[in-house]
Amino acid sequence: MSTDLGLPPVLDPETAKNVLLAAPRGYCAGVDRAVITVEKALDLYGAPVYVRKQIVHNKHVVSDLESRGAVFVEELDEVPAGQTVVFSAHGVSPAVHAEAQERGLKTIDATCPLVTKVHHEAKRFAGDDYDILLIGHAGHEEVEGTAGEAPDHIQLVESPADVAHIEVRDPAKVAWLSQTTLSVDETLETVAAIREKFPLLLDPPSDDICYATQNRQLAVKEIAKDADLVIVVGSGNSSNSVRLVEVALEAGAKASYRVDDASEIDEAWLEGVSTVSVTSGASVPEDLVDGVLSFLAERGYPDAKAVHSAEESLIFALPPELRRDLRAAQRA
Ligand code: 10G
Ligand code: SF4
Repeated sequence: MSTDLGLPPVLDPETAKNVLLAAPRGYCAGVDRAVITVEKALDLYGAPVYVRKQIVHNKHVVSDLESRGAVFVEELDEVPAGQTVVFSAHGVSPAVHAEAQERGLKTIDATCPLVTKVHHEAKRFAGDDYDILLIGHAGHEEVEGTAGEAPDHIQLVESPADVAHIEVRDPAKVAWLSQTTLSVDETLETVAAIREKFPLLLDPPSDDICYATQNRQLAVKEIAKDADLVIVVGSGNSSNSVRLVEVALEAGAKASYRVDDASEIDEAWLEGVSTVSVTSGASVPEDLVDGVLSFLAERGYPDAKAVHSAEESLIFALPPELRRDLRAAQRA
């Protein structure tokens, strides 16, 4: 569907219609690992396999896995004793691990290793008795999991406006961490506001906003600046997908909308539109993007030109508890 020349796109003044496709887009390494984890667990143990919360925030991924026998639950008390439960890619607090152990559940932890890294940072700063300012969105599962590592030391900061109300025990012992899927630019603003109030603020040892989030925001900026319309494929509860719409508008797109799939595109969005740019969040299967490109092709838009902003090659090993059972099954 896309003509991938690896070069900046040359827009065709003759046709007056163009489609630009962001690269990278779609699945990150953590999502790929989490989805394969549920698929392999279903193959190995048979249905049902329980999953606490949506494995990733995409309604098509969830319904596809449901059709294969996965059962998504909100909390562990919905999982029958003795059953297997997978923890989602967004991570869980130590209290959830403890509850699973108490209930005798077999667990497979599909938390992305880059989220686990932030949990380790939280534990380390709390161990050194720092007040930790966690930049993120209230109620998001990742934030609940990370905050649960050190609830007495962590307070949530959602935006620069929150900074005025922050109170800490010792202004010389304050550190910040963040959710992995935030807007890079907004987070820098929030950190600057915090640092103005607490000049001795300690940074995390490395970026908490992960490579995939950063790359997808970089890529959407590239395709947004000349676009009349940017379509972002992703679900409404997908934080990183929602951020892509905001970043596209800030980068100069005349309009930008998020859709779960092509069926949600409003034909009126295309009126008078010359350049349509397309991207997708980190939890979005590529066939949904293909559906959007087909929708556009049926309305006279040509094949998409890919715009490359970064290369990605990261792959994570499956959770060790699953690898162990897969090896045992191979030997049997
Ligand atoms: O963007 P959020 O955090 O809402 O999640 P997602 O499932 O849509 O995308 C993958 C990102 C994670 C698993 C969070 S680390
Ligand atoms: Fe991991 Fe980043 Fe993907 Fe989250 S968005 S699952 S931190 S790679």
